[in-house]
Amino acid sequence: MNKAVNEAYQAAKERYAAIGVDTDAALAQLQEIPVSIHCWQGDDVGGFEVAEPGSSGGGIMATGNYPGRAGTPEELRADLAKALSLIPGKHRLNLHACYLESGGEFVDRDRIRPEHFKNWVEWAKSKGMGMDFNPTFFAHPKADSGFTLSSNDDGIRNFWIAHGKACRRISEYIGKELGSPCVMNIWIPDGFKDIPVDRNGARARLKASLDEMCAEKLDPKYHLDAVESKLFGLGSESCVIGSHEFYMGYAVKNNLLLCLDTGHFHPTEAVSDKISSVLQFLDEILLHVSRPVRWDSDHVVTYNEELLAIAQEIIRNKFQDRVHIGLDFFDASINRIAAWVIGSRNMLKALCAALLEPSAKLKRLENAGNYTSRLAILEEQKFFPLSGVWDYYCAQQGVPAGLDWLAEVEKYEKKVLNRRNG
Ligand code: RNT
Ligand code: ZN
Repeated sequence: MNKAVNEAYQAAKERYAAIGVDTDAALAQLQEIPVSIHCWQGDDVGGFEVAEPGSSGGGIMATGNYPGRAGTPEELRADLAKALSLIPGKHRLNLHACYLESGGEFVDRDRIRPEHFKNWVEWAKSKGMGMDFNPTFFAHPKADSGFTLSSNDDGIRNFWIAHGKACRRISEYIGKELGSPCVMNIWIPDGFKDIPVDRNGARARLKASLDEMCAEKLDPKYHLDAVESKLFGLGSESCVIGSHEFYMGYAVKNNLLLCLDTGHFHPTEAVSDKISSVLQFLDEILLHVSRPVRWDSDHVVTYNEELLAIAQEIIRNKFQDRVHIGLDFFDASINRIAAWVIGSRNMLKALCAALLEPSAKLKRLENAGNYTSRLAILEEQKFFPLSGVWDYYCAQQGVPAGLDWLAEVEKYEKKVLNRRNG
């Protein structure tokens, strides 16, 4: 271990000990929290389907044209491996169904099978990682109408139900292979651009589709269903069928996971405040940690107040086993590997900061009505030497401390990314 890093840690350790925090214990806990890293930051939500469906994005869009985008599964895995080598701890891979490998053959989404994901599973195994999964209900000609599971066209609706069923079997296969439950998150783009007259009809169809899609009981040891709501989207500005109330109700009634995406609410709403509300009624939830800039813009996660508040809610309430942390952003205007590294490290830094809080003491003060001391400690703590602990953690985990990771990314960009076409 680098001498300066170690010395800074010892100094930080003393500072935290003075407010009753054991930094070694905090780091031991941090090491146990996996973050599910989304494959789609690596190629702008492109995927590897043969015969590009040639349709619109379907409600989401990556912007930017930074060079070096991964164009093959091998490239994407190499890029992910590079990013993982710069992120401390053991994490998970979050894969979308459109990242299948079908050996050059066109396989439509209703016919995908576990074997199409074998390479990903073997790769995850080799890295000792768990995996999560997502059906892809967008970027497909059968999603061009703007409706999938809530479509009033039975052919289209049944196609997407079949896709969902196929994905649940793939998710179960992944969970079995990796010995860790695979969280399968259902997000659909369905909604109306302009004011509808029959919202209810679409929502009733969505409910019926989900019931049919999820009818087969799968072992929660291998597979967990999650549902993700949204407030509005591109092309669904006036009404989103899978709204918050819709999925909150659906998840509670069917005991599924609710997925809270930090970009899917009104700008003044905070997901951090929702966690302890929904967990009164649900066993587990999934987070899609993103950064909305004025709207659901999916910017790279920065170390901001809301990120810290989310981490604090998880740690203060010991919700580590009930909250699955996933990332969901895609920025094509900067180096994509750096985007992964920055966003993931920020999530972990926030968890690290939350673990370094004297939360039992703060709760005691609050319960006793001593809001003065609560505020004083919370504010002083903001200037505590978090970086001394974080750098030490990085070194301990064998990844670069401080900004040292950036030079690694720049080297990789020159050697690998800049040699790619397109
Ligand atoms: C879209 C949702 C969804 C997607 C991913 C790619 O608004 O946030 O989670 O970003 O499935
Ligand atoms: Zn999301």
